[in-house]
Amino acid sequence: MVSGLAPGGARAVARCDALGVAPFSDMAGGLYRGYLTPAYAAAQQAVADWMAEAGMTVHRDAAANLIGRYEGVDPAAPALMIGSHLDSVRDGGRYDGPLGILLGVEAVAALHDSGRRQPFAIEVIAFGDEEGSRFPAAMLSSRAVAGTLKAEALDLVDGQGVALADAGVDIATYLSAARPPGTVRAYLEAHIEQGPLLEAEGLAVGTVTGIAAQLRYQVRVMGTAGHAGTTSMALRRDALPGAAEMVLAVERIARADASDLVATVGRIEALPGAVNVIPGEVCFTIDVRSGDAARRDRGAAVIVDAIAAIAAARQLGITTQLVHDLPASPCDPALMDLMDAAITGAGQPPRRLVSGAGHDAMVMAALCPTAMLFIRCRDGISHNPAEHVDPDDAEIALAVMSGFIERLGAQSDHG
Ligand code: HGY
Ligand code: MN
Ligand code: MN
Repeated sequence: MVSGLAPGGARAVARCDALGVAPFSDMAGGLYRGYLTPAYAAAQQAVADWMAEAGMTVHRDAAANLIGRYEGVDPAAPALMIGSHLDSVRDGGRYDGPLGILLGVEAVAALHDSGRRQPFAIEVIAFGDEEGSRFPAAMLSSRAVAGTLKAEALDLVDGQGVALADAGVDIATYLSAARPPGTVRAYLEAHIEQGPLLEAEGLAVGTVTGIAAQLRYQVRVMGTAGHAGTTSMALRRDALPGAAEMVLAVERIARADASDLVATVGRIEALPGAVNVIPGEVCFTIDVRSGDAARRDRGAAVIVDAIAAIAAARQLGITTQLVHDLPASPCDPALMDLMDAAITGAGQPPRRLVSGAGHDAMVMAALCPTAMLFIRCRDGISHNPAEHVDPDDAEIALAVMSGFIERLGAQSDHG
């Protein structure tokens, strides 16, 4: 698949395109690749073949992450880990995740093709669950690697009623994917910016300074189902108008906060979902973020209080369950300097920017210093089939990544 292409950033883009269609997608006419689905397994196999072609030994860890390892001169030296995620959102773009993995494969292929090795091993990791698009949690498999996942967090069931335990991993050994502290020197993730800044400033790449803090809630609003034709408006406890008022409150509160606070209702479902039945229950999600954890928490508290007040005023029941809590994650200052130097070395002006999007890097920060490289994407669009990255920008990103690796290697040589 995608054979005959010259190694480089453009090949990484072409391989992302190849992974964007069947059998590497679980949805017809678009891209959805859920953790541990058939499409995920097929994509893992394709990436494993490309890793082996680049001179890596390949294995899957206990959290079903795919890991390619390219040995260094000193087998005992802590490895440089380069990665991103192989899963996608529903009807997503082709580059959010896979591009960071496949640029890592290209960087190793370049070393392999030139017969060179760094003082340390390089591990390219394809995380399996960053988006949380199948199970009601996110960053499961990178939290397993970072050693921050608790056993009770594995008690998950997807929307079709399939438990994680029955989805192709061994729950009993899942947490053994944790890497012992000190075995990973640094984690490097290249990722499309998923925002408009680089494009607006005419830049191909940028150094990420940190990743915004995020909270995710599952909200359940309970009313009384009833006959749409015989129940008078005065007697209704309709869960859907109540939920609609709550959704507007989420937007109003985030808009009114003159900061970087953002809040999103991404999924909503009215039950039983029949045209002639007054919805007795509505389930929806809330995603709240800010670069500052205290600002995030204040915004979330106002939102939770506001939706509770709306429920009370409408005599509706409500449960608001926090299902995901990730603190803000600063990137490592020394690695940011190295990234800036690699960007300059690639003939590009250095530019630092924060990430509003979450990434596995924010989880890996618990294990080792992290660095992120952002790559321009057209119109800043992501989580959308229109997501697009220019192969020339991917070539620049690869040159930066290789320059980063060389500089890190040179530091090791000098002790
Ligand atoms: O939600 C996020 O920010 C990431 O795309 N998972
Ligand atoms: Mn991503
Ligand atoms: Mn994403």
